[in-house]
Amino acid sequence: MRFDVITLFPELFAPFLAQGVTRRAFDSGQVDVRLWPLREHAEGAYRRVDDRPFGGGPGMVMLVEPLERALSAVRADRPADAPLIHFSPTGRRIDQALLRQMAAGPGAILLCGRYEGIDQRFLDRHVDLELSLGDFVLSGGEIPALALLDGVARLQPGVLADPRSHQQDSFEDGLLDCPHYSRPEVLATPDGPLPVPPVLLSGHHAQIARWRRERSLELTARRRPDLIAEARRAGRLSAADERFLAGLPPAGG
Ligand code: 9D3
Repeated sequence: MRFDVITLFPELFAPFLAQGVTRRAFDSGQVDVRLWPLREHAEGAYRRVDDRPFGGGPGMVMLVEPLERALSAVRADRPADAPLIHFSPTGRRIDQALLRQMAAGPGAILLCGRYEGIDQRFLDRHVDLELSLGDFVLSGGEIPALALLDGVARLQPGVLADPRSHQQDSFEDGLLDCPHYSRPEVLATPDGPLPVPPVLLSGHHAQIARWRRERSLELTARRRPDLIAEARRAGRLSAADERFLAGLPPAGG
């Protein structure tokens, strides 16, 4: 698949594409990322890409014309199968279901805004989907674009050494992940020894699976009761899960 990224800050991308488990997906072209510096499509001695908002107010607005030239250059260079995604605080929140959908598709053109935003006439004419990272304020769309690329790259076949990692992911089965432990079996601390939960050393695989499931249920019920309700609605909770949940202290307590 191919992602074309239109951005004023192409240099932000290189380090992320060259590190970690996702590097192979990017290096091999399994996830082909091409960067399109918006400044190269600006005109005049000052290479303007922004100007003051009509109607007044703080901040600057990204100009339509450089964006249209950049988008035309991308469209001329790739198959006509790709949606234009604009990262915006007013977009729909990115979730794992969307990443799975993107990971199975042809890719997309990713538009990263800066300043207060982009002239609405460009957005109305060209954007297919607006995506947000959540209800907090960033200074631009580059980090959300990198978040999408990272999440999509790790879903590619062969990127994670053990494909069971996908199933274990928080949100893949609709519950938060259980806690994890490794060596030493007993950690010495100033407050006394901290052992690993004994069941994990027992070798009883069914008991270990049940313990992990219960930790997931407990954590999800406390922190994300909305996800418990959704799992129940989707029929993803067993009778044993429901018995365990019924024995937990009530939410908020
Ligand atoms: C004064 C109103 N601001 C909206 C809260 C304007 C504004 C702030 C920050 C407009 C754009 C931005 C830059 N943010 C993004 O481009 C962005 C973003 C974000 O800030 N939070 C979460 N997801 C995203 S996706 C793109």
